[in-house]
Amino acid sequence: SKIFGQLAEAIIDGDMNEVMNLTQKGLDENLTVGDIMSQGLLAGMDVVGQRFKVGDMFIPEVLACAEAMKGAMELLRPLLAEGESQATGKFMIATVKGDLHDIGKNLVAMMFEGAGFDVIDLGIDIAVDDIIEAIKTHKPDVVGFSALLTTTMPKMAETVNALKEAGIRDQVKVLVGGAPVTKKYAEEIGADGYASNAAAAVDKGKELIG
Ligand code: B1M
Repeated sequence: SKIFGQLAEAIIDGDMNEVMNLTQKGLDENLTVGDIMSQGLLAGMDVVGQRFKVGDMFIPEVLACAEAMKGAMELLRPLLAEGESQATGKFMIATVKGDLHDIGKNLVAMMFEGAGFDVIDLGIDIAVDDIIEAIKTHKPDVVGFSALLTTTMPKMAETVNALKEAGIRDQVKVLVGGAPVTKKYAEEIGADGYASNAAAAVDKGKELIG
């Protein structure tokens, strides 16, 4: 469908109205949520990332793209959550301290919701101590950490160590992800699982508690 290309363009333009109109149009044409995401919204975001990197786009513009993306995700959220209804498990997620990127985290949270998990989203820029406290309070089956910066990735390792120090490492499965994170890194820091995208994260989460 030509909507995919138009959606990607609208994301790059940071045009929230156009993104939401096209997303709705795609749904009306029976395009799948997965295709609207991957071939439209995320394809556009990839271009934004490349342009940002080489200095063709700047923070205010990239923020507009992120807002447009969020608008579309709000339209898609109820459709994802229509799936399974009974609770599969409890999932907690946070973007680590120092890191303000939340689109990937939100997507992962949405997909877990859609798979029937109870989801607790702690938000962005969450300190190690606050994550540990929240785990003690909510007792999730799986906790997910998202990091988009190479400089904030080490916070994931710190959190795994803090879980050990708190004596609760064996009470929760740790899942990590985000653009700079790798399977190798996940293994090195003693996480239980790694996923490269939101759908794979849900599969991994189910596997870890199954
Ligand atoms: Co930022 N930024 N940014 N940024 N930004 C990146 C990450 C960067 C790669 C851009 C680039 O240079 N090419 C670069 C990082 C370089 C590095 O460290 N290697 C970068 C930089 C440098 C910065 C600043 C430092 C810029 C500056 O100030 N000079 C600054 C840092 C702010 C901070 O966090 N302290 C900054 C700021 C911003 C904005 C605020 C403008 C905005 C964020 C808005 C927001 O999130 N609300 C922004 C954006 C939008 C990006 C890019 C363009 C897009 C990120 C995104 O949302 N992608 C990004 C470029 C890129 O990634 N190519 C970039 C879409 C999203 C769906 O993908 O988050 O990767 P992603 O999530 C994926 C997977 O990674 C995975 O699933 C998702 C998809 O299915 N996943 C998980 C994510 N979390 C997971 C957890 C899991 C499992 C899978 O388990 C728990």
